[in-house]
Amino acid sequence: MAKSLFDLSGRRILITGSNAGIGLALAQGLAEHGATVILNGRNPQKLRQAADGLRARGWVVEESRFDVTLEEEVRSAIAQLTQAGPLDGLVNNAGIQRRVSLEQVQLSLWNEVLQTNLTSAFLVGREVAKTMMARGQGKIVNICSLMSEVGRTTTGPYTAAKGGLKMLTKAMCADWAQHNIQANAIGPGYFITEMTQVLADNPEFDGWVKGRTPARRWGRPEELVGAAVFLLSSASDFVNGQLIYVDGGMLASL
Ligand code: GCO
Repeated sequence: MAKSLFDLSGRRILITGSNAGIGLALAQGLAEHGATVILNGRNPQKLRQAADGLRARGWVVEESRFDVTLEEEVRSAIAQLTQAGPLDGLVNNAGIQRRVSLEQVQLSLWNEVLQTNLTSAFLVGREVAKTMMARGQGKIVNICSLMSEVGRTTTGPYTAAKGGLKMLTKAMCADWAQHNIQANAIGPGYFITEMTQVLADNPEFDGWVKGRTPARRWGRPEELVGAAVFLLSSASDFVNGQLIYVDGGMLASL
């Protein structure tokens, strides 16, 4: 019987910023579809707790503690990971949100957001792509946002970073497609995670999301897994530089 196009068995996939939130939900979903997932974070205790939670479900889980914004830590971590075996996929998920109106944004805050949400994808993507080029294959998925397309008050640095991440995805395609590397992106709409809990707890904002989203609800993190499985599997071998919005229709409708 033909192997499913969406089967991730035997694929080893690194997900940055995956000891909680969307990153952990994606790691769980990819493991459910057969992948060996590598969790990443800066906090070793949180990382071990997240990894043990997935291992308890019977999945193969590795841990890789490194700061995605530090070039040398990234270089060393990817070298160490690829000594243990090839990386078949990378999900650049690490990201932070700092809600401040632009005229009040300090340069230090701007740099923190841009380094974590955009530069990290370049640093990790560059090191992983070198190993994928040597193998002549690989999958990269960048986690963008609604803010890759539109702004919202007080989210300037995040919006600039996520817009840049959409274009970095296209740049990765331009340089690496010839090496049989597919670089694509997923743009989540409003999902309830640690990052957005404060918004969901605000009845006015909660009502706005439900009214502005054609599906009339927030997304569930596990609803991002389908797009990730597609973009990390053989089913997307001729898809490159694309961004799939998983947003309940928010960007498609006024
Ligand atoms: C906000 C939120 C959004 C979501 C998500 C939407 O302040 O509006 O943080 O940015 O996090 O990125 O795609």
